[in-house]
Amino acid sequence: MKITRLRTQVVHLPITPPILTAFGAIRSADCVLTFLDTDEGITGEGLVFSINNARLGVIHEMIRNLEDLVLGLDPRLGGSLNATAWKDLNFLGYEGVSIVGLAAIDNALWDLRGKAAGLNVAHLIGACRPAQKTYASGGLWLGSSIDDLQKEAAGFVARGFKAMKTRVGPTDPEKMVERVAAVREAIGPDIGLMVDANQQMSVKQAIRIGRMMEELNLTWFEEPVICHDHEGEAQIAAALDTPIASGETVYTHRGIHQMLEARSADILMPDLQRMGGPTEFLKAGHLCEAYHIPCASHLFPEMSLALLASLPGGHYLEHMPWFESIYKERIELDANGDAIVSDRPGWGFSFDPEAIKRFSD
Ligand code: SMN
Ligand code: MG
Repeated sequence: MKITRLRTQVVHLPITPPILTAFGAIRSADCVLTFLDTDEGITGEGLVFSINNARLGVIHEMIRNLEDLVLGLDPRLGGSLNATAWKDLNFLGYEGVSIVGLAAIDNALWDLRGKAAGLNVAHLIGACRPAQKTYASGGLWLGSSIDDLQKEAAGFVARGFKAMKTRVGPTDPEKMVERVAAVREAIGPDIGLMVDANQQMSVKQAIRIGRMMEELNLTWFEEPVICHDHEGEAQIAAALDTPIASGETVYTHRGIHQMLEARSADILMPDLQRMGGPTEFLKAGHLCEAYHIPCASHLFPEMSLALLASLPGGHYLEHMPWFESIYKERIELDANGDAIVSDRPGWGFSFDPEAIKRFSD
């Protein structure tokens, strides 16, 4: 089997109403869908995205520009892509748009490998479990009143979720903690609760607020400080009993390795797009295991599910509904609230041609 063509399609997925995070409003998730066609009629699919359509054209062009790296490639030799790409991207660098471009292609390539083998990617690798712990992440934003937060949280529990994430951001510490406490009150002690600060605190603020939240028994406190400050993250992780989670903003397994070396977090959560695709994501996951650190995922639940389920130290899948409307299938939860690994080949989630038409330019 040989790859004969790389195709792309831009889709704009509205987020309504817009959501408020500590780093601003989010109105849309704009994606470049990437397709790798083969001479045997099988097509691999993957996506990368940008928030609010920012610089999507650059990402799109980067992906198209990398087509020559995969033309003629036998998907069974898909493992060779990274070595080729590493040489090719040396001049541009191993962060930012070059890695996002690689991710788009590697995402589609793994789907293709699974489809060619007739196996879900999790089963192609060798899954560690039939379903993966997951948390609801598409809600509990900064714009919600306390009343709305409590209603939304109860709604997630009613849908079967056993964990959820809320955001904190720029108010005084007492108000911040009051909002998190209100969510805890609404869901009771047995549901997992994560808090994401989206990098907006100082080390001192994070330790102070983290101490105020200790009694809320959080599953984790995410990205308290600016993503480059691994030393600061390590200080916070050492000062608090609550686990610190971080890692969504670094690139490739090397970024994750630096964080592990710096002991910057108790839980790492690589982002499939910033890793550069599944090949690098899996390396990051195995590195985490070597350092006895659980590996969660950031965004991209329809693809990350198979990867986390194949990692011995696979931790929580972030269930973010932003991309749902472009897929034919939905992630399903079992009775424990875990995301079920699909038996369908490839990612097990395929793009819906009708939805593509609806959300295209
Ligand atoms: C997040 C990431 C990207 C956009 C919005 C929110 C957040 C998360 O950091 O972890 O979901
Ligand atoms: Mg986050």
